[in-house]
Amino acid sequence: MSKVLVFGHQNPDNDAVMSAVVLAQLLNQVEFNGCTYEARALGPLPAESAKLLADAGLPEPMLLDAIEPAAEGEDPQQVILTDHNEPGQSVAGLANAQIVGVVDHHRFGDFTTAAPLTIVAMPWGSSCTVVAKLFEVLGQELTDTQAKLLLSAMMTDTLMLKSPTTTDVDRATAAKLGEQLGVDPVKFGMEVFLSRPSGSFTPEQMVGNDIKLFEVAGKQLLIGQYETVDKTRALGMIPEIREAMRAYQAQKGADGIVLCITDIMEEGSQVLLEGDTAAAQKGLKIEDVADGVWCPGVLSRKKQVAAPILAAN
Ligand SMILES: [Mn+2]
Repeated sequence: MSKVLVFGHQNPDNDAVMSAVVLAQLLNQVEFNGCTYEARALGPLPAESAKLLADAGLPEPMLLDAIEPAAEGEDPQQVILTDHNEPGQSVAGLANAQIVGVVDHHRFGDFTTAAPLTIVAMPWGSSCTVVAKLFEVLGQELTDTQAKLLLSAMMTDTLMLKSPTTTDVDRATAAKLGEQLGVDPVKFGMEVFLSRPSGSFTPEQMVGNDIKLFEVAGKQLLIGQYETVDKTRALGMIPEIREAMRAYQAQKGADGIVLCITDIMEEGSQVLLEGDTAAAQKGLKIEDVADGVWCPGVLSRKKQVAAPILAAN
């Protein structure tokens, strides 16, 4: 029986982790295609994911560094990507793998495969919303643990359903899972969010914690997001954060880097730019100001930061 690895993007967030963990459980439950499925993570787990899994008595997914080329006569490693599809955001050596499935809620960019595959992509607020729908499609009931893990990621990914990426499907699914668990989804999500040790984030963590690489107009642009309930502390360390941005950009060999310090209470983001960010300035209609630019209402990197930058260039 072949083993399929299921994993989310690099610098995993709670949605990347939970979509992989719960999707692997679902596919094992229904013995999908007669394979076995194992969740992996492409980096250290965010604090809230580690806590949720520990509370549920589940092991953390093992780290996956790279996919090696198949030995002669062997088939390539089969993989399912969750919460991403772009090779630049995926595992090193992805080209050595056979992608048999994608479960995602992002744009498709630079994505090709050698063989037919199963793709389930919906423009919903989280990949975990899509996974919840797959339980329905495959005729499976969610256990309370599965409901809790999925709901946690739906809430962190949509910033408590406030992000403009939130759809009616997310609201309805969150209400349904909340009902099963006997919790108010937003209150539950806030508890999950506050289990992050945000008060102790270093500038390096603020930059590298949740960052994705995009190719824009032939340039490599990193776009990071640091979510907090109080941006004051981060705004007091702008020079250190900028230094960490330059270091991260140099380490990744990117041309430019954008960091959104997103305050979920004040519902907006302070946007800092380093390096060659002409494309970002054009897309966001902002300039590279020392203290960054406050962008009210900007909560979604995907919809309000990456998409306008990609569209304008
Ligand atoms: Mn997501």
